Amino acid sequence: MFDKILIANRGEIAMRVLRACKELGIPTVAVHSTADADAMHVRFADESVCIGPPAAKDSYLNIPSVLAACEITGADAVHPGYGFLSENARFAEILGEHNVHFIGPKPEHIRLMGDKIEAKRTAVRLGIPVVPGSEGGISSDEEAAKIAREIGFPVLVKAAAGGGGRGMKVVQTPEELSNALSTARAEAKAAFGDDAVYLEKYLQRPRHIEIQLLGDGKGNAIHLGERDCSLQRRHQKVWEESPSPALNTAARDAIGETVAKAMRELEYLGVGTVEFLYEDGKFFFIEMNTRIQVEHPVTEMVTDIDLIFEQIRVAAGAPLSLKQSDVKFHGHAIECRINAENPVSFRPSPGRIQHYHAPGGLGVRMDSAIYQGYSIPPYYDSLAAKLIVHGKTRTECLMRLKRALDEMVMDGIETTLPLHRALVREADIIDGNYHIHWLEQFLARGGMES
Ligand code: MV4
Repeated sequence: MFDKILIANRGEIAMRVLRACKELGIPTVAVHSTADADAMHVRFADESVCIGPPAAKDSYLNIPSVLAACEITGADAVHPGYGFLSENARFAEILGEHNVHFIGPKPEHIRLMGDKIEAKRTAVRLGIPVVPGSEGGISSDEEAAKIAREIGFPVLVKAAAGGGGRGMKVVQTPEELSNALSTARAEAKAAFGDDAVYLEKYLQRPRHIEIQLLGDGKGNAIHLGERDCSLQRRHQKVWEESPSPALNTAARDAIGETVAKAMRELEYLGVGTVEFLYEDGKFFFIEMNTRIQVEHPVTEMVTDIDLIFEQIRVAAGAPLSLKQSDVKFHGHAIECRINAENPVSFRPSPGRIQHYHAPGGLGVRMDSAIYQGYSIPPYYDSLAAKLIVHGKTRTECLMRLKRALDEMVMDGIETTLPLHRALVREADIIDGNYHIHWLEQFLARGGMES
């Protein structure tokens, strides 16, 4: 096992990793920017190192600074959390070159999945169902027109270096195609320095369902079921749940086994998530994330598996401690992301939390790094807390969620709490009857004002 783990992150995920390390008896190092000197993760770690000024590019994204912090403290492993350096293949390699373990996948797999064209090609090779579209990148307008004719309009132009919704263009008619391609290429070149694009059939009203995976890098891999993350606004997830209200056991087992088998073949190491669009009873691969995700607690609550603990174990070279048949799903879990944002405009609302009361009781979990009197800095994402609620059934989970949301107090800043209190009372949400555009449509029809 590792002697000392450096956590190259901040906020609730830094706290989540710190807690796992404490339970494992592994000493911890926090790194922080000057804006985070008072942050909870700094107080809870055994040691801390200031790695730079507030801007993330000068601190949490600064590889030489993080590496220097490892050297100074003698940390022999780095947990990157999510965001920041978590999917930077070069960072993982550099750590390796300095005999520091990266708690995450092999660099080659991070790189492979970072290129969305290569990721999709790999999915096809491994027998994972993908969205119909171009086999690789698009090299001419003629080629694009031919493929679009075959799959039918509307189509979607996506950037190879994109992902998470960046660099996409919906094309409704053949006439718009050529323009969409050149715009998408120019935008991709400017944003990512790579103008490769590919084409897919545009699915109109799918759900976003993702499968959680865990592999030991030696050919053992299991799936931990799905999360339904369809409730999003501008590609920011708002509410995630497991199991998906849209799936039954047979469908879950089938897609789960398909992706687990693919990960065995890849000899995938660590946790990963394969994202699908799900429409008319069929799954279509879109992307794979090679990091722990914000919404991982939803899976932890329904499987009783500590994903951070498992990440650390396999990164240290241990074989998987679980077989697929050891994974049992029980009950239902929902996560609400409480952001420091106006609940209607979603404008960030950093500032001091004057009054704070965290909800409690049976089945209620709060993952956060805030406290009364804490000032949420303006430099990073606006996630203030994750409320995760578990129940034996979805109905019980919703009852507890409504109660927990009503108990929570977070005053002094604007938060998305009012949005969640409204969602938990909406008939479509109660019925599990929603898709990837539901939330934007709800907001557009004034769901929050009425
Ligand atoms: C799509 C799609 C429809 N058809 N691909 C957006 C984020 C990126 N991960 C993939 N995305 C989409 N890809 C095809 N072929 C619609 C979306 C999409 C979306 C996906 C998941 C959750 C919310 C979304 C909101 C808008 C568009």
